[in-house]
Amino acid sequence: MNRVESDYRLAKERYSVIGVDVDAAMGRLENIKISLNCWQGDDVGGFETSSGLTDGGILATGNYPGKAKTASQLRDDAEFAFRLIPGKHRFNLHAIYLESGGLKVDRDEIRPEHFQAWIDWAKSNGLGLDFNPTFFSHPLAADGFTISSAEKSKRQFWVRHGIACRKIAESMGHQLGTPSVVDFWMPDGYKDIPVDRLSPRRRMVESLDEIFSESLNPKFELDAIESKLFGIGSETYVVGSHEFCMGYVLSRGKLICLDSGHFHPTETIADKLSGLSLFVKEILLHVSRPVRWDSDHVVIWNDDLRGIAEELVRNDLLARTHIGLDFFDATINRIAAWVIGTRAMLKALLAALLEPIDDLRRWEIEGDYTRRLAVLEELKSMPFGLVWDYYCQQNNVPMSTSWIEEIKKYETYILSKR
Ligand code: RNT
Ligand code: ZN
Repeated sequence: MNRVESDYRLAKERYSVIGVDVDAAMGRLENIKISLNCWQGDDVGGFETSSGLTDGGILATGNYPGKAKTASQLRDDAEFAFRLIPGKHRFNLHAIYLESGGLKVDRDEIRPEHFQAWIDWAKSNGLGLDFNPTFFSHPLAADGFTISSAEKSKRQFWVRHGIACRKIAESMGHQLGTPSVVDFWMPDGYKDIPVDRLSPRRRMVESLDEIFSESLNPKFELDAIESKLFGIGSETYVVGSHEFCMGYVLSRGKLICLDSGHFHPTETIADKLSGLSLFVKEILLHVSRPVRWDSDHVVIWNDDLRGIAEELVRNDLLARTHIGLDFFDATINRIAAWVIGTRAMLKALLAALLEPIDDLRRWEIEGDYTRRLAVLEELKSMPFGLVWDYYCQQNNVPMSTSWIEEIKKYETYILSKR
């Protein structure tokens, strides 16, 4: 027995004293898939002929060397990240990550064939794919409005884009045998005080209805709408507010997407999950880390993340929640960002799976809040790290911090040569 195994035995014993079955927890974690956001790999640039993140109220800061400049580089980088993350997961693409062989293909003309290389890659790596229309970084989005624009032709262009994206996702889901979740996030909004908050919202409803007019097989494709409170340049008013999106998905049977960075700075999304779960079939998460604003910092294992994971596990929501990551930090190694963020998400889930939830629930019902608090507090110093190391070993990925050296090597031999 090696050290990791003997440490694991010890940890298992400690957890069993409080009534937690560690093997069962690890077994459940194996089945949870995280969708890694492609856009961390190149600062939301994409591979259109004229690429780069412009407008849309989001911002990637930093200029760490070695970012992926082509789709095949991005695939190599993602593949490398997946080797350092325990479990089998998913990859989340944006429409601007198409491969058009150098031809200009506008957003309303994209087709499944432009993503076939991604689909083939996902298939050979056993990954599912998710998808996003890109309603930003485009001349027709430069004034901050897309599907809610007052200009009909502009609206129609973006509606065609939305429809094209659903078709692509359907093809992905069909070929990969797992539904592709399409997340509709529209940056539409005003920097300063509008006098008409209603009309853009009415137009957005009409456009969304048009986009969704064809019903697609949920075995292949699912639609989610992502709300937001504010963005850069849309500080005062965002058309797709939380109330708007909630109302839309509830009345149309779509998925709600909650992004942890899209609410008031002290508002967290953990407490929204149970309430929404009673009314929506499925939830999409954009797990992010806002620092003072929707800054999209790399996800870490902080209280917010802990809270999200606990709610998913305690309320048995894992089977109806799609966990996606959403961050883009260009000040650190981009592959490490994926690895840190995904490992943090998995750690938070494992910790939540290692709670003696039935006992905690019983004490709560009995009004024994003293014991509830005391045990929750003690749980924080249980030998979690030993279980995590063992989980990594079982999944043949580097343990502890040893993955960092792998990334450094990749940086020296691959990234620094780009
Ligand atoms: C922006 C939204 C959105 C984007 C991605 C790139 O505030 O969070 O999800 O981050 O589409
Ligand atoms: Zn998001």
